[in-house]
Amino acid sequence: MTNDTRRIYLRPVPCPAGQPGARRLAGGLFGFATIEVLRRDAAPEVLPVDAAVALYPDELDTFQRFSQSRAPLAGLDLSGPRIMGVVNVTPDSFSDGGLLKDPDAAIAHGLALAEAGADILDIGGESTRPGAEPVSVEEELNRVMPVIEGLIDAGCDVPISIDTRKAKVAEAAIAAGAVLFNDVSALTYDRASAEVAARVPALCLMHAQGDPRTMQENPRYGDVLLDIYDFLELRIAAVAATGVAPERIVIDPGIGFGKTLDHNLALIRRLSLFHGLGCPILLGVSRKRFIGALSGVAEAGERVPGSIAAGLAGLDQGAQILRVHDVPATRQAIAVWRAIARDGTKDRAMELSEAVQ
Ligand code: HH2
Repeated sequence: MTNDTRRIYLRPVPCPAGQPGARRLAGGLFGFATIEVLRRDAAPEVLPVDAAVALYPDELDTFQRFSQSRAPLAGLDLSGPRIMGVVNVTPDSFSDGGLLKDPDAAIAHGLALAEAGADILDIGGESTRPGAEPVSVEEELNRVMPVIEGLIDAGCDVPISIDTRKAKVAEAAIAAGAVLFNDVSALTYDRASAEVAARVPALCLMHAQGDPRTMQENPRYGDVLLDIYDFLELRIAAVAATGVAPERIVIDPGIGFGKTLDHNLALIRRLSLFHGLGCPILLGVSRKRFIGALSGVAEAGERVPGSIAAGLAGLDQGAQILRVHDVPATRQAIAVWRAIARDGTKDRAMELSEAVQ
Protein backbone atom coordinates (compact mmCIF):
# COMPACT_ATOMS: atom_id res chain seq x y z
CA MET A 1 0.00 0.00 0.00
CA THR A 2 1.54 3.31 -0.95
CA ASN A 3 -0.82 5.64 0.95
CA ASP A 4 1.04 8.43 -0.89
CA THR A 5 -1.17 11.49 -0.47
CA ARG A 6 0.44 13.16 -3.48
CA ARG A 7 -0.29 10.34 -5.88
CA ILE A 8 -3.04 10.98 -8.42
CA TYR A 9 -5.31 8.21 -9.68
CA LEU A 10 -7.08 8.54 -13.00
CA ARG A 11 -10.50 7.07 -13.69
CA PRO A 12 -11.95 6.99 -17.20
CA VAL A 13 -15.61 8.03 -16.86
CA PRO A 14 -17.60 5.66 -19.10
CA CYS A 15 -19.87 7.18 -21.77
CA PRO A 16 -21.38 5.95 -25.07
CA ALA A 17 -18.53 5.07 -27.46
CA GLY A 18 -20.16 7.16 -30.20
CA GLN A 19 -20.11 10.35 -28.10
CA PRO A 20 -18.08 13.07 -29.88
CA GLY A 21 -14.49 13.05 -28.63
CA ALA A 22 -14.83 9.68 -26.89
CA ARG A 23 -12.05 7.10 -26.98
CA ARG A 24 -12.96 3.45 -26.68
CA LEU A 25 -12.68 2.01 -23.17
CA ALA A 26 -10.57 -1.17 -23.00
CA GLY A 27 -11.76 -2.18 -26.49
CA GLY A 28 -15.27 -2.74 -25.15
CA LEU A 29 -18.74 -1.36 -25.73
CA PHE A 30 -18.17 1.95 -23.96
CA GLY A 31 -16.06 5.00 -24.51
CA PHE A 32 -14.70 7.71 -22.24
CA ALA A 33 -14.45 11.41 -22.96
CA THR A 34 -13.61 12.61 -19.46
CA ILE A 35 -11.24 11.57 -16.70
CA GLU A 36 -11.93 11.76 -13.00
CA VAL A 37 -8.79 12.69 -11.07
CA LEU A 38 -8.78 11.11 -7.60
CA ARG A 39 -6.45 11.91 -4.71
CA ARG A 40 -6.35 10.78 -1.11
CA ASP A 41 -6.44 14.29 0.28
CA ALA A 42 -8.61 16.25 -2.17
CA ALA A 43 -12.04 16.18 -3.76
CA PRO A 44 -12.35 14.42 -7.15
CA GLU A 45 -12.09 16.56 -10.26
CA VAL A 46 -13.39 15.74 -13.76
CA LEU A 47 -11.44 16.88 -16.85
CA PRO A 48 -11.84 16.34 -20.60
CA VAL A 49 -9.46 13.56 -21.73
CA ASP A 50 -7.23 15.87 -23.77
CA ALA A 51 -6.84 18.25 -20.84
CA ALA A 52 -5.97 15.36 -18.52
CA VAL A 53 -3.41 13.98 -21.00
CA ALA A 54 -1.79 17.42 -21.26
CA LEU A 55 -1.80 17.92 -17.49
CA TYR A 56 -0.42 14.50 -16.58
CA PRO A 57 2.20 13.54 -19.21
CA ASP A 58 3.80 11.08 -16.75
CA GLU A 59 0.60 9.01 -16.87
CA LEU A 60 0.84 8.30 -20.59
CA ASP A 61 1.02 4.53 -20.00
CA THR A 62 -2.14 4.64 -17.89
CA PHE A 63 -4.00 6.57 -20.62
CA GLN A 64 -2.87 3.97 -23.15
CA ARG A 65 -4.08 1.14 -20.92
CA PHE A 66 -7.53 2.77 -20.74
CA SER A 67 -8.03 2.39 -24.48
CA GLN A 68 -6.10 -0.76 -25.36
CA SER A 69 -8.27 -3.76 -26.24
CA ARG A 70 -7.87 -6.56 -23.75
CA ALA A 71 -6.35 -9.75 -25.15
CA PRO A 72 -8.62 -12.80 -25.16
CA LEU A 73 -8.49 -14.53 -21.79
CA ALA A 74 -7.99 -18.28 -22.09
CA GLY A 75 -9.44 -17.98 -25.60
CA LEU A 76 -12.40 -15.81 -24.57
CA ASP A 77 -12.95 -12.63 -26.54
CA LEU A 78 -13.51 -9.77 -24.08
CA SER A 79 -14.92 -7.08 -26.34
CA GLY A 80 -18.32 -7.64 -24.69
CA PRO A 81 -19.43 -8.92 -21.27
CA ARG A 82 -18.86 -12.54 -20.30
CA ILE A 83 -20.61 -14.67 -17.71
CA MET A 84 -18.75 -16.86 -15.24
CA GLY A 85 -21.18 -19.44 -13.82
CA VAL A 86 -20.55 -20.64 -10.24
CA VAL A 87 -20.49 -24.35 -9.36
CA ASN A 88 -19.92 -24.66 -5.61
CA VAL A 89 -19.15 -28.21 -4.51
CA THR A 90 -19.26 -27.36 -0.83
CA PRO A 91 -21.58 -28.15 2.07
CA ASP A 92 -21.40 -24.58 3.40
CA SER A 93 -21.31 -21.96 0.63
CA PHE A 94 -23.39 -18.98 1.65
CA SER A 95 -26.05 -19.24 -1.04
CA ASP A 96 -25.89 -22.73 -2.50
CA GLY A 97 -23.92 -24.84 -0.01
CA GLY A 98 -24.95 -28.48 0.07
CA LEU A 99 -27.13 -28.22 -3.04
CA LEU A 100 -24.75 -30.18 -5.24
CA LYS A 101 -24.36 -33.18 -2.97
CA ASP A 102 -22.50 -35.50 -5.31
CA PRO A 103 -20.25 -35.07 -8.34
CA ASP A 104 -23.01 -36.11 -10.74
CA ALA A 105 -25.29 -33.35 -9.49
CA ALA A 106 -22.45 -30.82 -9.77
CA ILE A 107 -21.54 -31.98 -13.29
CA ALA A 108 -25.19 -31.77 -14.38
CA HIS A 109 -25.40 -28.28 -12.87
CA GLY A 110 -22.23 -27.17 -14.67
CA LEU A 111 -23.49 -28.51 -17.99
CA ALA A 112 -26.84 -26.77 -17.44
CA LEU A 113 -25.05 -23.46 -16.76
CA ALA A 114 -22.99 -23.93 -19.93
CA GLU A 115 -26.14 -24.67 -21.90
CA ALA A 116 -27.78 -21.57 -20.42
CA GLY A 117 -24.97 -19.34 -21.69
CA ALA A 118 -22.12 -19.37 -19.16
CA ASP A 119 -18.84 -18.49 -20.88
CA ILE A 120 -16.68 -19.92 -18.05
CA LEU A 121 -17.50 -22.34 -15.23
CA ASP A 122 -15.93 -21.58 -11.84
CA ILE A 123 -15.61 -24.73 -9.74
CA GLY A 124 -15.06 -24.23 -6.01
CA GLY A 125 -14.55 -26.73 -3.19
CA GLU A 126 -13.98 -24.37 -0.25
CA SER A 127 -16.41 -21.72 0.92
CA THR A 128 -14.80 -18.32 1.50
CA ARG A 129 -17.97 -16.75 2.91
CA PRO A 130 -17.52 -14.63 6.04
CA GLY A 131 -16.90 -16.95 8.98
CA ALA A 132 -16.07 -20.01 6.84
CA GLU A 133 -13.58 -22.57 8.17
CA PRO A 134 -10.77 -23.67 5.83
CA VAL A 135 -10.80 -27.21 4.42
CA SER A 136 -7.82 -29.51 3.85
CA VAL A 137 -6.17 -29.95 0.47
CA GLU A 138 -7.35 -33.58 0.36
CA GLU A 139 -10.94 -32.67 1.07
CA GLU A 140 -10.94 -29.88 -1.48
CA LEU A 141 -9.40 -32.19 -4.12
CA ASN A 142 -12.03 -34.84 -3.35
CA ARG A 143 -14.74 -32.29 -3.92
CA VAL A 144 -13.58 -30.56 -7.10
CA MET A 145 -11.60 -33.12 -9.10
CA PRO A 146 -14.44 -35.54 -9.96
CA VAL A 147 -16.47 -32.54 -11.12
CA ILE A 148 -13.74 -31.07 -13.32
CA GLU A 149 -12.90 -34.48 -14.78
CA GLY A 150 -16.58 -35.29 -15.23
CA LEU A 151 -17.27 -32.02 -17.05
CA ILE A 152 -14.34 -32.59 -19.38
CA ASP A 153 -15.33 -36.23 -20.00
CA ALA A 154 -18.85 -35.03 -20.78
CA GLY A 155 -17.38 -32.87 -23.55
CA CYS A 156 -18.02 -29.55 -21.81
CA ASP A 157 -16.65 -26.98 -24.25
CA VAL A 158 -16.86 -24.04 -21.85
CA PRO A 159 -13.52 -23.15 -20.23
CA ILE A 160 -13.17 -24.24 -16.62
CA SER A 161 -11.89 -22.10 -13.77
CA ILE A 162 -10.73 -23.46 -10.42
CA ASP A 163 -11.70 -21.29 -7.44
CA THR A 164 -9.04 -22.12 -4.85
CA ARG A 165 -6.37 -20.58 -2.63
CA LYS A 166 -4.27 -23.75 -2.67
CA ALA A 167 -1.46 -24.49 -5.12
CA LYS A 168 -1.99 -28.28 -5.02
CA VAL A 169 -5.66 -27.93 -5.87
CA ALA A 170 -4.95 -25.45 -8.67
CA GLU A 171 -2.22 -27.68 -10.04
CA ALA A 172 -4.41 -30.81 -10.15
CA ALA A 173 -7.30 -28.87 -11.69
CA ILE A 174 -5.06 -27.41 -14.37
CA ALA A 175 -3.55 -30.81 -15.13
CA ALA A 176 -7.12 -32.06 -15.64
CA GLY A 177 -7.94 -29.23 -18.05
CA ALA A 178 -8.94 -26.12 -16.06
CA VAL A 179 -7.60 -22.96 -17.71
CA LEU A 180 -8.17 -20.26 -15.09
CA PHE A 181 -6.76 -20.16 -11.55
CA ASN A 182 -9.20 -18.00 -9.58
CA ASP A 183 -7.47 -17.17 -6.30
CA VAL A 184 -9.41 -14.97 -3.86
CA SER A 185 -6.13 -14.37 -2.01
CA ALA A 186 -4.32 -13.08 -5.13
CA LEU A 187 -1.61 -15.74 -4.54
CA THR A 188 -0.90 -14.60 -0.99
CA TYR A 189 -2.35 -17.65 0.83
CA ASP A 190 -0.05 -20.38 -0.46
CA ARG A 191 3.61 -19.69 -1.26
CA ALA A 192 3.65 -22.45 -3.84
CA SER A 193 0.87 -20.81 -5.88
CA ALA A 194 3.21 -18.46 -7.78
CA GLU A 195 4.90 -21.41 -9.44
CA VAL A 196 1.57 -22.91 -10.49
CA ALA A 197 0.37 -19.52 -11.73
CA ALA A 198 3.39 -19.25 -14.00
CA ARG A 199 2.10 -22.26 -15.92
CA VAL A 200 -1.64 -21.52 -16.06
CA PRO A 201 -3.25 -19.93 -19.14
CA ALA A 202 -5.20 -17.39 -17.05
CA LEU A 203 -5.11 -16.12 -13.49
CA CYS A 204 -7.61 -14.09 -11.43
CA LEU A 205 -6.10 -11.88 -8.72
CA MET A 206 -8.78 -10.83 -6.24
CA HIS A 207 -8.48 -8.41 -3.35
CA ALA A 208 -9.51 -9.60 0.12
CA GLN A 209 -8.81 -7.94 3.43
CA GLY A 210 -8.13 -10.54 6.13
CA ASP A 211 -9.12 -14.18 6.25
CA PRO A 212 -12.70 -15.40 5.59
CA ARG A 213 -13.02 -16.37 9.28
CA THR A 214 -12.62 -12.80 10.51
CA MET A 215 -12.71 -10.52 7.47
CA GLN A 216 -16.09 -8.92 8.21
CA GLU A 217 -15.28 -8.05 11.84
CA ASN A 218 -14.05 -4.52 11.27
CA PRO A 219 -12.80 -3.89 7.74
CA ARG A 220 -10.92 -0.60 7.43
CA TYR A 221 -9.31 1.33 4.60
CA GLY A 222 -7.71 4.74 4.16
CA ASP A 223 -9.58 5.02 0.87
CA VAL A 224 -11.13 1.72 -0.20
CA LEU A 225 -10.92 2.38 -3.94
CA LEU A 226 -7.35 3.66 -3.94
CA ASP A 227 -6.05 1.13 -1.41
CA ILE A 228 -7.38 -1.73 -3.54
CA TYR A 229 -5.96 -0.15 -6.69
CA ASP A 230 -2.54 -0.02 -4.99
CA PHE A 231 -2.89 -3.62 -3.79
CA LEU A 232 -3.82 -4.98 -7.23
CA GLU A 233 -1.08 -2.93 -8.88
CA LEU A 234 1.49 -4.46 -6.53
CA ARG A 235 0.13 -7.97 -7.01
CA ILE A 236 0.17 -7.65 -10.82
CA ALA A 237 3.80 -6.47 -10.65
CA ALA A 238 4.78 -9.27 -8.24
CA VAL A 239 3.12 -11.93 -10.37
CA ALA A 240 4.52 -10.46 -13.60
CA ALA A 241 7.99 -10.70 -12.03
CA THR A 242 7.50 -14.47 -11.69
CA GLY A 243 6.77 -14.82 -15.38
CA VAL A 244 3.01 -14.36 -15.75
CA ALA A 245 2.34 -12.08 -18.72
CA PRO A 246 -0.11 -9.31 -17.73
CA GLU A 247 -2.41 -10.35 -20.64
CA ARG A 248 -3.10 -13.57 -18.71
CA ILE A 249 -4.26 -11.74 -15.58
CA VAL A 250 -7.81 -10.72 -14.68
CA ILE A 251 -8.38 -8.52 -11.63
CA ASP A 252 -11.23 -8.38 -9.13
CA PRO A 253 -11.87 -5.91 -6.26
CA GLY A 254 -13.37 -8.75 -4.17
CA ILE A 255 -16.84 -7.54 -3.29
CA GLY A 256 -17.76 -8.67 0.23
CA PHE A 257 -14.26 -9.83 1.16
CA GLY A 258 -13.40 -7.63 4.14
CA LYS A 259 -15.72 -4.81 3.07
CA THR A 260 -18.64 -2.96 4.55
CA LEU A 261 -21.74 -2.05 2.57
CA ASP A 262 -20.27 1.40 1.87
CA HIS A 263 -16.97 -0.11 0.72
CA ASN A 264 -18.79 -2.40 -1.73
CA LEU A 265 -20.87 0.45 -3.12
CA ALA A 266 -17.85 2.75 -3.50
CA LEU A 267 -16.03 0.03 -5.47
CA ILE A 268 -18.93 -0.69 -7.83
CA ARG A 269 -19.61 3.03 -8.41
CA ARG A 270 -16.07 3.77 -9.55
CA LEU A 271 -15.03 0.34 -10.84
CA SER A 272 -13.70 1.83 -14.09
CA LEU A 273 -10.68 3.12 -12.12
CA PHE A 274 -9.24 -0.39 -12.39
CA HIS A 275 -8.99 -0.20 -16.21
CA GLY A 276 -5.83 1.80 -15.53
CA LEU A 277 -4.16 -1.46 -14.48
CA GLY A 278 -4.53 -2.79 -18.04
CA CYS A 279 -6.22 -6.10 -17.13
CA PRO A 280 -9.79 -7.26 -17.66
CA ILE A 281 -12.04 -6.75 -14.63
CA LEU A 282 -14.09 -9.52 -13.03
CA LEU A 283 -16.92 -8.61 -10.66
CA GLY A 284 -18.56 -11.01 -8.20
CA VAL A 285 -21.68 -9.54 -6.63
CA SER A 286 -24.02 -12.48 -7.06
CA ARG A 287 -26.43 -13.01 -4.10
CA LYS A 288 -23.97 -11.37 -1.71
CA ARG A 289 -24.78 -10.07 1.74
CA PHE A 290 -24.74 -6.38 0.74
CA ILE A 291 -27.65 -7.10 -1.63
CA GLY A 292 -29.55 -8.56 1.30
CA ALA A 293 -28.69 -5.49 3.38
CA LEU A 294 -29.95 -3.11 0.68
CA SER A 295 -33.10 -5.03 -0.17
CA GLY A 296 -34.06 -6.62 3.14
CA VAL A 297 -33.98 -10.09 1.50
CA ALA A 298 -32.45 -12.55 3.96
CA GLU A 299 -32.58 -15.64 1.73
CA ALA A 300 -29.51 -15.51 -0.54
CA GLY A 301 -31.20 -17.51 -3.33
CA GLU A 302 -33.85 -14.81 -3.61
CA ARG A 303 -31.39 -12.01 -4.29
CA VAL A 304 -31.35 -12.50 -8.07
CA PRO A 305 -32.93 -9.13 -9.03
CA GLY A 306 -30.54 -7.21 -6.76
CA SER A 307 -27.60 -9.24 -8.06
CA ILE A 308 -28.51 -8.32 -11.62
CA ALA A 309 -28.87 -4.64 -10.76
CA ALA A 310 -25.40 -4.63 -9.18
CA GLY A 311 -23.90 -6.68 -12.02
CA LEU A 312 -25.25 -4.33 -14.68
CA ALA A 313 -23.88 -1.36 -12.72
CA GLY A 314 -20.50 -3.10 -13.01
CA LEU A 315 -20.95 -3.57 -16.76
CA ASP A 316 -21.75 0.16 -17.04
CA GLN A 317 -18.24 0.69 -15.68
CA GLY A 318 -16.79 -1.57 -18.37
CA ALA A 319 -16.32 -4.77 -16.31
CA GLN A 320 -15.64 -7.66 -18.67
CA ILE A 321 -16.71 -10.70 -16.60
CA LEU A 322 -19.58 -11.17 -14.13
CA ARG A 323 -19.32 -14.11 -11.72
CA VAL A 324 -22.89 -15.29 -11.09
CA HIS A 325 -24.97 -18.15 -9.73
CA ASP A 326 -28.02 -17.34 -11.86
CA VAL A 327 -26.84 -17.67 -15.44
CA PRO A 328 -30.15 -17.64 -17.38
CA ALA A 329 -31.44 -14.52 -15.61
CA THR A 330 -28.09 -12.75 -16.01
CA ARG A 331 -27.92 -13.68 -19.66
CA GLN A 332 -31.36 -12.22 -20.32
CA ALA A 333 -30.45 -9.02 -18.48
CA ILE A 334 -27.19 -8.67 -20.42
CA ALA A 335 -28.93 -9.20 -23.78
CA VAL A 336 -31.22 -6.24 -23.08
CA TRP A 337 -28.46 -4.13 -21.48
CA ARG A 338 -26.18 -4.83 -24.43
CA ALA A 339 -28.73 -3.81 -27.08
CA ILE A 340 -29.16 -0.49 -25.28
CA ALA A 341 -25.43 0.06 -24.66
CA ARG A 342 -24.45 -0.93 -28.19
CA ASP A 343 -26.18 2.04 -29.83
CA GLY A 344 -23.38 4.33 -28.78
CA THR A 345 -20.67 2.05 -30.12
CA LYS A 346 -21.34 2.65 -33.81
CA ASP A 347 -18.46 4.57 -35.16
CA ARG A 348 -19.10 7.84 -36.96
CA ALA A 349 -18.16 6.48 -40.39
CA MET A 350 -20.70 3.69 -40.02
CA GLU A 351 -23.41 6.11 -38.93
CA LEU A 352 -22.71 8.45 -41.85
CA SER A 353 -22.76 5.63 -44.39
CA GLU A 354 -26.07 4.43 -42.96
CA ALA A 355 -27.44 7.96 -43.16
CA VAL A 356 -26.76 8.27 -46.90
CA GLN A 357 -28.25 4.89 -47.82
N1 HH2 B 1 -16.78 -14.63 -4.52
C1 HH2 B 1 -16.89 -15.84 -3.92
C2 HH2 B 1 -16.02 -16.88 -4.25
N2 HH2 B 1 -15.07 -16.71 -5.20
N3 HH2 B 1 -13.98 -15.34 -6.78
C3 HH2 B 1 -13.85 -14.16 -7.38
N4 HH2 B 1 -12.89 -13.97 -8.31
N5 HH2 B 1 -14.66 -13.09 -7.07
C4 HH2 B 1 -15.64 -13.19 -6.14
O1 HH2 B 1 -16.34 -12.18 -5.89
C5 HH2 B 1 -15.82 -14.45 -5.47
C6 HH2 B 1 -14.95 -15.52 -5.82
C7 HH2 B 1 -17.95 -16.03 -2.89
O2 HH2 B 1 -19.14 -16.50 -3.48
P1 HH2 B 1 -19.60 -18.03 -3.49
O3 HH2 B 1 -18.62 -18.88 -4.23
O4 HH2 B 1 -20.97 -18.12 -4.00
O5 HH2 B 1 -19.66 -18.42 -1.97
P2 HH2 B 1 -18.75 -19.30 -1.04
O6 HH2 B 1 -17.42 -18.65 -0.95
O7 HH2 B 1 -19.50 -19.33 0.26
O8 HH2 B 1 -18.63 -20.67 -1.67
